Amino acid sequence: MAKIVNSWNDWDPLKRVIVGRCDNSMIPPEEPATSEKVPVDSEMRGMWGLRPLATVERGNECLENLVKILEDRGVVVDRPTPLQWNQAIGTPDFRNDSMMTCMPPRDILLTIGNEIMASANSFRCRYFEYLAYWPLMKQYFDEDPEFKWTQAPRPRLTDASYKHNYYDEKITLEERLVRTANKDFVTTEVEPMWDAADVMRMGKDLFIQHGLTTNRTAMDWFQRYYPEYRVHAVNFPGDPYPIHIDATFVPLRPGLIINNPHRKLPEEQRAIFEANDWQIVEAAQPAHDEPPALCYSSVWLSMNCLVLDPKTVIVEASEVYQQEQMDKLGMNVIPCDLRDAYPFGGGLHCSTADVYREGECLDYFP
Ligand code: DAV
Repeated sequence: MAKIVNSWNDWDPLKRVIVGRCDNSMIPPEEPATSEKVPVDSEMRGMWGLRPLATVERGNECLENLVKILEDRGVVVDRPTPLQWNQAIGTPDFRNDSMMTCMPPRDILLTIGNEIMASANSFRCRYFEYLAYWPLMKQYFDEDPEFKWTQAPRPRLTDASYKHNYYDEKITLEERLVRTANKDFVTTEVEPMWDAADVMRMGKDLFIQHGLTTNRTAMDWFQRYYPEYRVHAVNFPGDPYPIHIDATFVPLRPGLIINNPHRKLPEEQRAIFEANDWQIVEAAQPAHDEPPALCYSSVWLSMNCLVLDPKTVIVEASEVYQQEQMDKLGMNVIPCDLRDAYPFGGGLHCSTADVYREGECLDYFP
């Protein structure tokens, strides 16, 4: 029996990874937590249903580009088993007219050491998404005697989990920024809710973004679940839609982080990095003015890269400024055509979930 699952950060040499699939993807119906990023003037507003087949096929083609790059470099790639995401779902506490997709895996699976934990997402449409990964989890469980297969406490997602009418159509960008600055987000604190992509793993330290998809109660839960780690809540006041840390604050190797220039880490939260001689560099401008059609994410997916080892990084092929910057920062850059997968939930980091990286749990902030 072999060791299959091991990963403590986002930069150690990558040996095995999960890459998502776009099959059967839905634009989900509105619900209390999920109208946050649909632009008011977009044709997506009020529309839900299966995504057009041609876009699904093109998205899958992009993911295949990534799989090929990884396999050519000897990385083992695992894929989820998509469900029919258009099924209505229900629990004793809520009903929803459909699910969403199994993209991106980074939101659902959190790998810390020999444990992979399925998250406690706040979107009702994502409540059963973990099922797409259960065949892989069972395989790891059978093959790796040390693998810890875990499910975080399932949130109930009753109406009490959300502030209602939070996404008033009339709310301006300025008002959104005031809310972010005031840490006023759509979820309440009745239970821990978190997306795995809000958690940045750095050995002994977990930096977790407090935002639209992860609440304060989740931070407390993490600290109690992992008493031997230090849990840091981080905020990025310039972000009108704070969802996931991986287009905002992205480590490239020990000692080097790129930070979205519109979403700067506040002075007091920078102290721990500065005290340990970490460099925080402003990320390069995105190459695009707009995200692709039917995309929930911002143009800052430009910085959502996949680090293969502390000298090698995969960057989206059209993101020439980000590539150039990474090159200057001493990284070997591998371009990957992935942009048409963005509408399914994100870029290169989002589209993957760590299974195995060489290395161990280190203390980078002693
Ligand atoms: O900038 O829209 C996207 C992150 C997706 N995991 C953004 C954040």
